[in-house]
Amino acid sequence: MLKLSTISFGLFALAALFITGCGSKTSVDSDEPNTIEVAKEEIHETRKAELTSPPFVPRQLVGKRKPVKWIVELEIIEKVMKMTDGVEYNFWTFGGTVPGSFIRTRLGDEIEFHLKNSPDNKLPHNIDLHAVTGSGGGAAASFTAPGHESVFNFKLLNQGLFVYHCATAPVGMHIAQGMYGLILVEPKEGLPKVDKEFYVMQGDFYTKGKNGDAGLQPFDMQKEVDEKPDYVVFNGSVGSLTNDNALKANVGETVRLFIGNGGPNLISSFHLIGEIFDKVYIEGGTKAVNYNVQTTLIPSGGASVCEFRIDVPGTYILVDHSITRAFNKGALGMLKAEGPENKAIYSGKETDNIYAPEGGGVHEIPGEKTVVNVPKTLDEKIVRGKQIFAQSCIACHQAEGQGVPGAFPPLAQSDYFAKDINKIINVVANGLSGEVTVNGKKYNNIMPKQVFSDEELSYVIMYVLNSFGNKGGEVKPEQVKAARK
Ligand code: HEC
Ligand SMILES: [Cu+2]
Repeated sequence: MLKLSTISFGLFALAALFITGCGSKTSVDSDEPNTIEVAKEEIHETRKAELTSPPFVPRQLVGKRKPVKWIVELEIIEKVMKMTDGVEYNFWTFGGTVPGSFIRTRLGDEIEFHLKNSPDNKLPHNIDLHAVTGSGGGAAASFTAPGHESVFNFKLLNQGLFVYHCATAPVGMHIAQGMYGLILVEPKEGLPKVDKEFYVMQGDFYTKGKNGDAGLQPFDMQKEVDEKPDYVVFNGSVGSLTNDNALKANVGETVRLFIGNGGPNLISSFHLIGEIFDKVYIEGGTKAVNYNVQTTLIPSGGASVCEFRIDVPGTYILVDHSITRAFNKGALGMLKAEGPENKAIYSGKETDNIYAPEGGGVHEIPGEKTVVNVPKTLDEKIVRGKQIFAQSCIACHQAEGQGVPGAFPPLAQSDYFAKDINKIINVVANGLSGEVTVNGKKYNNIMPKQVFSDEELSYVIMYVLNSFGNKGGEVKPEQVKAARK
């Protein structure tokens, strides 16, 4: 205890040094608003701030306007919520959600911040807003015991998208329980108009049990210190942005994502599969804007604003492109876009032919018997199926079909298709998403549609049916064809 408080005092002293060192703002870039001018702007209006839960963003007083004084009332609530199906976690929240409530302001606004610590909570907390110019970003001024309320004031001298978080010792623990959120400081004239805005924040979580271990999982300090999270998620839980919870937009609309990273430790390689960000405000600042970006880096305790136009319909997948975090630890979301197809931009799959080059078509795998291109017997088809399995399925379902707990269901002795061969044909032909139960365990993930011909898919299905202790069986290409939607 003594050691921790000494460290946190040291941090404050260090922060204070920085603030006196570079916070005096005597010279500013001429393109950027002069903060001294901003500080002088008179405020004639006081309003209660509308705060929103993720993935939504407040829409009040958007666009060009005069500065106002906001009354922000934010309550800290400690509560048990879902991490993933069957797994719960004791989250500490700003406003009842992870990330915490979104705060929307403009350069030159003033905030009268009321931080309330619910009487039902067990611990003291505070808030460090990266948008604040002042000691600890408000941390010392806002230190609040359960059943108390702290009030402090600040003026927004810098525009951009900023993280806020709890900074009570042990800081890493408070953040890893979910204590972070975003505050937006728009330019005087407001941000350019877009059709849809969303609020998404990544975070890493450290639990006593492994990923998928059921029950209420306590926080694990050692794993946090080792930076080995069991969960990496968007908006506080696995599946918070998938299927029915997906973000929604329409073809032709422009979308702005306010993306933050609460950490506490990992840096996010944020990517949206199937889209290119037309515009990125790097690190949530205003001057360095990059165009045509595939993946943007979001530091722990940092943010980014990503904008794009939706040109074709489909399900776009949000990921941390450190990809096992997406497919094995939860950092995966969806944006579903509806509207007319545009074949000139994206055709979808047009044809699927057998590829059999002249004189070629002999594939050899060391230790396997040689197979000619068009297999005839069941054995040949199974060997060809094994090649396809190694090419495609193995990455998720693993070499022995054992799957990955919590992420990819087993194909070995799977009760999912044991009684009904049509079920495996259907999944392999069309992909699968949403909740499924396999051998008593729940999965809620996405199996992508497989791009192979009907013949090839029938081979791989036969390989699965005749391997891994499964019961055997035969499938005709026509059955695959009939199952395709
Ligand atoms: C990118 C990862 C991925 C790949 C590649 C993949 N699957 Fe899947 N598969 C999944 C996921 C995830 C599920 C569960 C989907 C859900 O939760 O709704 C699944 C479910 C299944 C199921 C039903 C559940 C079960 O375990 O019996 C079958 C059968 C299946 N996959 C077979 C295959 C075959 C055969 C291939 C290769 C042709 C393949 N998958 C490729 C991820 C994948
Ligand atoms: Cu806290």
